[in-house]
Amino acid sequence: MSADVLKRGMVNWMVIFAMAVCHASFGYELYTDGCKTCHGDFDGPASFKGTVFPSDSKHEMHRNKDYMNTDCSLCHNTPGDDPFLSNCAGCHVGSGLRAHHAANGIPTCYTAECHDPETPPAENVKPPYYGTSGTLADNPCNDVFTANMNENWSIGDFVGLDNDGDNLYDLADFDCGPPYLISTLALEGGDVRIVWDTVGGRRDMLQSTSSLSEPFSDVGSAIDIAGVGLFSTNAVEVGGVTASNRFYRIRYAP
Ligand code: HEC
Ligand code: HEC
Ligand code: HEC
Ligand SMILES: [Ca+2]
Ligand SMILES: [Ca+2]
Ligand SMILES: [Ca+2]
Ligand SMILES: [Ca+2]
Repeated sequence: MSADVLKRGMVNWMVIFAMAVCHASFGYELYTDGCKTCHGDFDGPASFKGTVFPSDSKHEMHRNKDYMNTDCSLCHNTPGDDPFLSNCAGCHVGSGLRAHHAANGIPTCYTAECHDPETPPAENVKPPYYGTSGTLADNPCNDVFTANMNENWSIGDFVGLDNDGDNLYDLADFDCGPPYLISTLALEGGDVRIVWDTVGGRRDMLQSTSSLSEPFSDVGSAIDIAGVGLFSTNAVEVGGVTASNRFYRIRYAP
């Protein structure tokens, strides 16, 4: 082996080593560092959530003046470069985005060398770029069901971002929307029908007990609340009337 080949071998090895260290300390630094492997071209239509983007392009949804109208410079340090994720974090708060990935089966960011599980800012906390002159993105609670405002920039849905990564979006998140409220209890023969106020996107479970000193137990199976916004739903406890006292509550059942 000539000295030259050996030297080149060492140089290559050093480059690989440097990259490994860099990866461990910075994780995903650029969109092309790994995000693109899963999410595809930023100019393209790919979405794990099934989101439909204007012009089938994530890029156009973010930057076009008919949509989010975000200044080029909020993402690019120089026009057309591969953006630093620290810029994306002006809207996609890092801790919340990592938690959202972990909650959906992608725990990649929570390794010993990278991030420990964190407590992200709540859904109702405005990310730094929201509501600034550089973008039309605003209001992480996204509680108005109108296209092209707040977090509604995709086509045919009023679902924005799960900003804090607990898999509850916008008004469905208890940081933004109302808590459960039981509105009616009705006797139907020996059964009891419970009606309560809830929000689309939640998964609700009726619970009951005969005594507040006893634990509550689940009644029937959890109900997925479809759609977005405020709804009323109900469930029946068969044979609920037989007890002399009966207490009901609703829990969120993820
Ligand atoms: C291993 C594949 C994978 C990688 C790598 C990955 N993602 Fe994701 N991403 C997903 C999946 C799966 C979802 C969740 C889909 C869902 O919510 O149903 C998701 C969701 C998202 C969302 C939507 C969040 C929300 O609130 O709904 C954004 C934004 C996102 N990813 C950006 C990124 C960025 C930026 C990176 C690079 C730092 C990245 N992703 C890396 C697979 C990946
Ligand atoms: C939300 C963040 C964001 C905004 C805002 C944004 N870009 Fe981009 N842009 C990206 C990403 C991500 C890529 C893909 C980088 C890659 O894959 O290498 C990209 C790629 C590009 C490219 C190269 C690929 C192509 O599509 O031709 C150009 C040029 C570009 N952007 C110009 C602009 C201009 C001009 C603006 C403002 C009008 C703008 N961008 C606004 C994130 C953004
Ligand atoms: C100015 C705020 C803002 C910036 C900056 C921003 N985003 Fe977004 N992004 C959003 C909002 C709001 C949505 C949700 C739009 C909707 O669902 O209607 C979104 C959606 C997305 C989605 C689509 C998720 C899905 O499948 O539905 C991806 C991927 C994404 N952003 C990646 C990025 C990347 C990568 C960067 C940086 C290069 C970036 N974003 C910068 C506000 C921003
Ligand atoms: Ca929350
Ligand atoms: Ca949407
Ligand atoms: Ca949330
Ligand atoms: Ca939101």
